[in-house]
Amino acid sequence: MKLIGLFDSPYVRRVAVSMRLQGFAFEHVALSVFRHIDEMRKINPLVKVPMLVLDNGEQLIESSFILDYLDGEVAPERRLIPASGAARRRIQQQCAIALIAAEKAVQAYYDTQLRPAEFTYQPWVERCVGQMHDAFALIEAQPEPALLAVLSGAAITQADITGAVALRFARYVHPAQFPADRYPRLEQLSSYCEALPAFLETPLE
Ligand SMILES: N[C@@H](CCC(=O)N[C@@H](CS)C(=O)NCC(=O)O)C(=O)O
Repeated sequence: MKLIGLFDSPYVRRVAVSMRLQGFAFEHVALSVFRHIDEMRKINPLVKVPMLVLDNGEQLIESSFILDYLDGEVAPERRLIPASGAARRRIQQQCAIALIAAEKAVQAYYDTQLRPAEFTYQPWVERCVGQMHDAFALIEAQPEPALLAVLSGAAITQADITGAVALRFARYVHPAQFPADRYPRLEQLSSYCEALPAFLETPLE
């Protein structure tokens, strides 16, 4: 399989980390949606990452659907989101919150770093930053069984991976927004996850 996109995308990174954790071998095609647009367009016409190209040539886009495909390929105990029931809904919703945090961090980044300064609309940027923090605060406020269970030996879930990846990315693009004491429980999750081989082998930078 080939995974297309850079690890500075939280969506690409969460797929790559998950693939490593689940033992999938893949070739990483390190193309940027900005710096390598012509090359990217040839293999990925929508120029959205991640894209996973299966060995039969099938092209999968949208990180949640890619991860769902991968979960369907492993033994039930190696799934990162349970196959059904309340546990599935709970992990999916935790992922959705972390994905909103990541999405809002991306939007604020695009608006402040990719546009010429005179085209930045500050109220929109502030709205995105506020929504990013609302999402991280919701994760931070989750009760113990939903957050940090992995630190006590529970199996890692997609909510852990996506939450940790989202925080790492958001801090990278908006460092001033993340003093160390802002989300102490998420920081604990992040430190734990970022020290795992699957994360270390998938560096953001
Ligand atoms: N919902 C998508 C989001 C993917 C996404 O927006 N990726 C960004 C990189 S972080 C991208 O492709 N940006 C280029 C663009 O939007 O044109 C997913 O989860 O895969």
